Amino acid sequence: MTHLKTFAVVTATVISLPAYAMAKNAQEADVNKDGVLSITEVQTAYPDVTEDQFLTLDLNGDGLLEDVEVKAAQEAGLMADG
Ligand SMILES: [Ca+2]
Ligand SMILES: [Ca+2]
Repeated sequence: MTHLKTFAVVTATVISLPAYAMAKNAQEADVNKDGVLSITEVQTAYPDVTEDQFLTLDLNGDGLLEDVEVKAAQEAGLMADG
């Protein structure tokens, strides 16, 4: 049950972050406005991001990039604004 507890903590951390933390360009990349970026949305806005990179950026492995993951990507220089 240890990993379930860890998952709950990670989930709570993600949910507690404000939705507006996602950078402006990343919000524009969110075509369907569900607050997360699919690989299609990422590659449409940032064609240089490969599938391998996307999988690396998807820290919680849910197949979508939420704002914290987008921020990490931008800090790594993969989805730079502007
Ligand atoms: Ca989306
Ligand atoms: Ca994710």
